[in-house]
Amino acid sequence: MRRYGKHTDEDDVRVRPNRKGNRPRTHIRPKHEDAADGMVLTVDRGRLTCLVDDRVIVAMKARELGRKAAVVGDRVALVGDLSGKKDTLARIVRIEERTSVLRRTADDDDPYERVVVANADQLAIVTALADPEPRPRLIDRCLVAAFDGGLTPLLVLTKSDLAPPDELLELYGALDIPYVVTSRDELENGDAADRVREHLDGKITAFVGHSGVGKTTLVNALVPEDRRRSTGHVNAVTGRGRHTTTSALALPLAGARAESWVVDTPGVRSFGLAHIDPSRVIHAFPDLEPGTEGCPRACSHDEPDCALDEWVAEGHADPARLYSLRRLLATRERREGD
Ligand SMILES: Nc1nc2c(ncn2[C@@H]2O[C@H](COP(=O)(O)OP(=O)(O)O)[C@@H](O)[C@H]2O)c(=O)[nH]1
Ligand SMILES: [Mg+2]
Ligand SMILES: [Zn+2]
Repeated sequence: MRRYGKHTDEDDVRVRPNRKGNRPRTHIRPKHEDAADGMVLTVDRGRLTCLVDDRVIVAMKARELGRKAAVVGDRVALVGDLSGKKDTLARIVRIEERTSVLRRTADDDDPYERVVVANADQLAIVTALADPEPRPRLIDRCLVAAFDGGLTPLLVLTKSDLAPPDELLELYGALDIPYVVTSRDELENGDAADRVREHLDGKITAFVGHSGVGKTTLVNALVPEDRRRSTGHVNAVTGRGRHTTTSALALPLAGARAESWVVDTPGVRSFGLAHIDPSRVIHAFPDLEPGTEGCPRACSHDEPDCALDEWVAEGHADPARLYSLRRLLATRERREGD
């Protein structure tokens, strides 16, 4: 699955060799003790829109950060003109440690996996029940990415006016994932937003899914236009008066008790699963995890000696859970379209 021998992405710490060897060039990083804290809301061709206090500020990455890219959701430190006035440009001098990352896979025209969202707590996996048809493989891959990254998954099944949710809900039933089903009518009368909002309080939620499933429609229903405008999203970034969902976009949720964010993302084809550690995925299955103690070393959990079969046979866990776990682990070896 991994087509490139050595893993490289923009997060690798690159140490430029100098004449004395491989010593990192730490001395060039100034302290910037007076820097302000901000959060990256969107990125557009090297310009990063950041929220600092209540001001929306456009910034560029300082050269000293090297190849490390700041992405939506990143907590950053900024210096320079922080007024947020038109045509000003601040500098991002530091990217704080991330609590989570979501990567998308390498594309044909871009050989690197890239982080799309940092610091999200929850992954809302948006799937249309029809138009476009649901793709369980993509849902599985999103789930693995969520479990691996320590994000809580939420299934959002849209367009129930076009097809019923029963089959999909049955397929994911054993995983016990919270879900919301929405329809065109419920979007219009506000019920869809209300029901999704119940799952968003106090969290940063990234909405992912195939293009056309209704992510932007839902995010717009959650965040009223004046609020989108006040964070500079309507025209400050693209200048076209409309966000085209070519980059992820963080929006503050209105009416939430605790600070909550929703992150709209462009249609992803898949997530990078090259770095997935099966033990982190199993961690999301607390009923099965203790059963792996009897497994052979480096067990794939899908081999004859795997102790999980016995664990389930002894009645410690539901066989459907083991089946689901194995299906998820197997997605790592498959391409999304399979
Ligand atoms: N019938 C129906 N159409 C929907 C629903 N939600 C969104 N759509 C439509 O699906 C299309 C794609 O929506 P969009 O939000 O742009 O999808 P995105 O690519 O995931 O952001 C638009 O024409 C929406 O009006 C729904 O619940 N039912
Ligand atoms: Mg969209
Ligand atoms: Zn095993």
